[in-house]
Amino acid sequence: MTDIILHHYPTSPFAEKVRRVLAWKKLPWKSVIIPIMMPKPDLLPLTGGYRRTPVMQVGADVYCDTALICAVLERIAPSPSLYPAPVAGQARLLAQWADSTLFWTVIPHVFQPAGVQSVLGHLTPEQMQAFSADRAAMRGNAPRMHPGDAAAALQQYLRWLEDMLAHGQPWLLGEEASIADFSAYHCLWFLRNATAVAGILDQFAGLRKWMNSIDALPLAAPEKLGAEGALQIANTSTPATPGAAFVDTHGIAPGTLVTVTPADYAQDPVAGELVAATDSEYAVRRKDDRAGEVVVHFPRIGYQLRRAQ
Ligand SMILES: N[C@@H](CCC(=O)N[C@@H](CS)C(=O)NCC(=O)O)C(=O)O
Repeated sequence: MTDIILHHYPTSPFAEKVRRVLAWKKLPWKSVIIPIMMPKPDLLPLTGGYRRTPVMQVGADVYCDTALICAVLERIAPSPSLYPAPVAGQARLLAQWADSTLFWTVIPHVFQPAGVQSVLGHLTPEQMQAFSADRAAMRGNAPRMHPGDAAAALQQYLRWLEDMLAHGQPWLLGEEASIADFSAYHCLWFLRNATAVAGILDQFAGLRKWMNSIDALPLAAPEKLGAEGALQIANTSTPATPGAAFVDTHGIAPGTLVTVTPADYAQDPVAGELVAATDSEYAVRRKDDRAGEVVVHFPRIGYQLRRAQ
């Protein structure tokens, strides 16, 4: 199998989700550290414009969004499963809730003044300003939560999660871990890292114990790779041939020039030739001077497919 390359940065919660899944599946991987804000001059040649973190690369195939990245890791290493059969549906739904509602409740709680200092204290005032401007532009018109509303909601969400663990089960959905655990974990990991505002976790002993069991997964140190090396791997690799049947929900035929754009935030379109549309995934082929011919993959849920103008 071609190497798994993760483009990420250490403080990214969504990247932590994938790092933990890699540890849990005992998969070796290579690490490319990307900037925490735009510009990302060595990442965009691979993705064609998608700027969110993390991105996974396997040869000349580039996978955007952790929902898809986790599904691909499951294909590579089916056991232990992220979607154990009896709870697969619940696991996906709970993961989707955690990656959106829970995450966007943790963010305003963490980014109140005391929290900002604990997560971004290492930045200079200029970098901090640039970071705020970057994230404001990235969020666009997405609704923002008042920190007071966020703290109140978070208190309840933590209680709901703790209740799921209250009957002696080790994982949120029972005896087996699932994608739901990793999606909830990365949000609470980010919260816990914001030490000045993480006290909200203190009263939830069950959640802290559950977090400890994910913390305890041995994180094998990844091999470090430079951005240039990753681009070269893309350039000298051939994208995998899409196998699954084409599912047309838009009246757009394979081979059409399209754009795929996140529906929620960081709405940067990626343009290319539509080479796959399965029930759960889109893939577009594009060419770049540095990356060569690459295929960029997205989950269907949360992304908009349009004919290129
Ligand atoms: N739905 C996306 C969300 C990813 C996301 O929002 N990541 C954050 C970092 S944790 C991000 O991209 N921030 C802006 C950046 O890194 O440039 C996923 O599951 O991958």
